[in-house]
Amino acid sequence: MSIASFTRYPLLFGPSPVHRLDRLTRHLGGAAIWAKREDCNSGIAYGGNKTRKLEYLVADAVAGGYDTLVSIGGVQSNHTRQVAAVAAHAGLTSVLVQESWVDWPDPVYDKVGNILISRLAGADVRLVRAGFDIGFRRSWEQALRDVTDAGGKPYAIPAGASDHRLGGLGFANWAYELAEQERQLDVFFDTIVVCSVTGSTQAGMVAGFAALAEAGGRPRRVLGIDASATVARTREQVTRIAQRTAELIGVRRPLGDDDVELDERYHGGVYGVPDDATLNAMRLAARTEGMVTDPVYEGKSMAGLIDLVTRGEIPRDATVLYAHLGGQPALNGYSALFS
Ligand code: 5PA
Repeated sequence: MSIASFTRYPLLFGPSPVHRLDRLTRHLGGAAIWAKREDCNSGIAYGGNKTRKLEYLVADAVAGGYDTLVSIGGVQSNHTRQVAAVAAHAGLTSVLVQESWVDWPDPVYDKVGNILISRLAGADVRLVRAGFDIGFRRSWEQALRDVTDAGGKPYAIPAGASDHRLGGLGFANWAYELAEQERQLDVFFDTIVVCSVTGSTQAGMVAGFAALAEAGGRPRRVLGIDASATVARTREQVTRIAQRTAELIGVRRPLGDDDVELDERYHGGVYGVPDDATLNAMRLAARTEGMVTDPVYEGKSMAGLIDLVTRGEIPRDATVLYAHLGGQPALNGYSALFS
């Protein structure tokens, strides 16, 4: 099997844009920094990394005659917003379990941003009191049973569309897409910086680049920046999904722990709450490039990128690609930090 043997349900505009971040590069005075933009990869409710993963899961759901996508996340989950909008786009319905993963006091936290868009797109949104956890959840299993009891056919999508047989394919394909863009732009990214929580974004990249390397491609570093603050679980999940995805797309070499690099210095101590480094990174990206990042995910991976380039842990002669995975709608729930 190769990546090309899996069906995609088209949800993206096409290849996501790749461009230089010249002013940020000059400001930091180290490695050359570029971005690849999943935050503007689709016209469906602002897109994002999940929209890319869902191309494979929705194709599977449609082929299997499922009528309801059932998924889970925090109150301001980007993932569930993308499930809601993609379901609408594909003529399906959705049930979303929204747990209280983040203890954040903003009075409109459960009303604006992602959850607003999910409601707008017609999702059955269920608020559940339960803390952060990337694993399978009782509330989600209950939602699946509810759909069946009501005569529907639920398609189960775990948190972040990650711990699912097809969860790594979207970003394995991203690796192929990037290799083609590199040929067109005549550039090679030796270092990729990517935010990790439920793991299949980084895992898919690792599997995709492993496949490309076996076909003669140059090796490169995929540097995960943990934003879960439950690092051992995220590392285990990235590794497991990378292995599963690599097998699925025909990588001959078994992947192991050494294939997964996850930096645990930038999560700020707790999922969903930014620390000063996160906020400073968000300001710097916005003020040098007009590039908007969020306080939960991309602000943290941006903080990692900035620190690693500044310290020279990413060397001056590196060419770095910042994988921007989306997430801006959640900003509306964090207005107090910027007033
Ligand atoms: C998310 C995830 P993975 O979960 O694939 O590791 O991706 C991390 C990530 N950036 C990075 C953004 C903007 C993200 O939304 N979001 C989750 C969500 O519920 O939205 C799955 C946690």
